[in-house]
Amino acid sequence: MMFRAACRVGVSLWLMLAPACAGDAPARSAAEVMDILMWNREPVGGPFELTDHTGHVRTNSDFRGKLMLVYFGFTYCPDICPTDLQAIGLALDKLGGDAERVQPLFITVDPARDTAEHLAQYVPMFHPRLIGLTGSAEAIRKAADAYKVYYAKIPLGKAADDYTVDHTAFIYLMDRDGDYLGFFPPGTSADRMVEIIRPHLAEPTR
Ligand SMILES: [Cu+2]
Repeated sequence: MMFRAACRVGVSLWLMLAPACAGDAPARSAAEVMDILMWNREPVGGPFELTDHTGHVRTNSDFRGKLMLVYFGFTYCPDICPTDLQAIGLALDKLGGDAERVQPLFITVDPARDTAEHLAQYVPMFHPRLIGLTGSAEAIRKAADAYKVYYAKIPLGKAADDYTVDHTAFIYLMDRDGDYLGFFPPGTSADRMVEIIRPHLAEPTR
């Protein structure tokens, strides 16, 4: 009797947790992740294995030795993503030759629509060195959780592909070892990014 009751609890708990594991629902609210970032409560960043816009598998360790600018968003985003990606592109232009030592990454939070082919048409609009990354729903959820990114699908109409994605839009700056240095809030200007990035480029390599 006891055993059966425990089993039932176990099953319903599993059902409740299952959608999050499948990559459909965020584990934490937007307010929670903002709080973590603002007050540095948890480590930010970590390993990922995703597919770039040319179809190649890329991992975080491919970019060791370079600073990384990591941005999570989606190509159908009407304004915030394009504005921030434009600022990232402009910051790289302003860095001139030093931009070679900075790797900008755009990780989609809408892998269902943002295929590698789709990203290939999108990322070059902002900068030739911007790499677009996509993957399975699980791989994207894992990367987003590591970077403390909140995102959730918001249906707009009845059709399955008629939706937008609500997401936090911070630009993460990671050091040459892939460790977190800090974030730029949405709407940060290219000049401000350059101002913060330059001293890190001047640091001697360890
Ligand atoms: Cu966006």
